[in-house]
Amino acid sequence: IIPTIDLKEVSDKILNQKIREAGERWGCFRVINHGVTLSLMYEMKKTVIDLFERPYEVKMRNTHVLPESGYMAPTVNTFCDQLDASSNQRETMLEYAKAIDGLAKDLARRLVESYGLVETDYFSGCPSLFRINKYHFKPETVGKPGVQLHTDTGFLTILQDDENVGGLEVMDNSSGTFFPINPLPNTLAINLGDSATIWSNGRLCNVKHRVQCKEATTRISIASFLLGPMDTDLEVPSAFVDVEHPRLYKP
Ligand code: AKG
Repeated sequence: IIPTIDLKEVSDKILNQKIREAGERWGCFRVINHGVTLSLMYEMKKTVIDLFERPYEVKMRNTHVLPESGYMAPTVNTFCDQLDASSNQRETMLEYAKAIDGLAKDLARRLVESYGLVETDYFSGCPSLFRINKYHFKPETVGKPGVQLHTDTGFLTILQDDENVGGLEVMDNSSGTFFPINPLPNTLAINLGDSATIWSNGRLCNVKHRVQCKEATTRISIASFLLGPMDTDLEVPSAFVDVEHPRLYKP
């Protein structure tokens, strides 16, 4: 149901328009021809699976900064040091981080451009962060939530969801109905977060989503969050505020 957008679409104008429409209607879409190679996605997933196998004490070296959000470290290199990643794994993670960050910023710029704004680098200096998720689904957890319904706080999330195991569901804002985001190998799922809704004065949808356990198996996902600006406030472009669209959020 959610749109699949081909990023190799020849016309920038049409592509940007499609991204904007999907962002306003769903806050969620899949992308194909996204430029992150299949081999890099595969190597990244292999690396993540291996790092999850590290002993508990090793994983605990990684600072737990945000409550309930798993392990988090300041940089990919620090994370790799803490988890005793091999040099190949480090290389994979750095390459993946760079590719995903580039894609996230490209999508953010396209969204900005789609509104005809002159200034297009709102998000070019924003940090990205990873979250790697491993779901230990068991027969007794089938039908139960793996991740509760939530929105992401950043501007945009790039999700490499499990290519075999489903469970991700997004809520259609207008009806409250849930739609499954079924696995589709070699694609990435994009979710817009709270910062996108705030920045666009309510035009873009911060998609509510959750993960349900569908089958008793392991599910792995890699979420990369492009956050809003860190050292300045998120400024709502004046083009988004007029009599028909009063300011929804306090600066
Ligand atoms: C998150 O990490 O915020 C997610 O929503 C994960 C989604 C997934 O595992 O597919």
